[in-house]
Amino acid sequence: MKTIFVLNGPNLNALGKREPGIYGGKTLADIEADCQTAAAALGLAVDFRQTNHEGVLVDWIHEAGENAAGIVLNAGAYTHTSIALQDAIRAVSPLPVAEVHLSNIHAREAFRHKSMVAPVAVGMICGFGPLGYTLALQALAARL
Ligand code: CA2
Repeated sequence: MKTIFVLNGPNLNALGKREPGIYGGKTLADIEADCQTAAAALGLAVDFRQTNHEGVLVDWIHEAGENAAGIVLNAGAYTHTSIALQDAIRAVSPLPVAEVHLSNIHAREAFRHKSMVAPVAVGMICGFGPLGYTLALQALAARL
């Protein structure tokens, strides 16, 4: 069975506990459960992780290059700043990366409009809350 790494960046461990108006009321554990359900229906396995550290995300992307068929990536605020993440994704090319954001980053502050991940992702889903993770898994399954 093919495995998809679902990687989450900084502060996403606080989901469901703060700012429900922007990010909704689900916790990251709820989103993981959604991903496990969606992956099972698609015949995929999911390895779901969260870190607050940029270098750990880089390490996990490299690990995915060895052990995964694709990545669903919500890099949190590193999305907007991290050349290291863009380089890591290039380093595992052609491994497909589906970028996800809970919020519509283009409807928010200008500094969130730029994504360092988008140029090296196969696609991006934003603004649909936790459903975005399921949609990204479906998109990767269709591609695989
Ligand atoms: O919309 C998304 O999924 C984001 O990746 C979330 C990041 C934000 O920096 C990106 O611009 C868009 C922030 C995640 C922080 O999550 C929190 C959860 C609860 C309380 C505060 C922050």
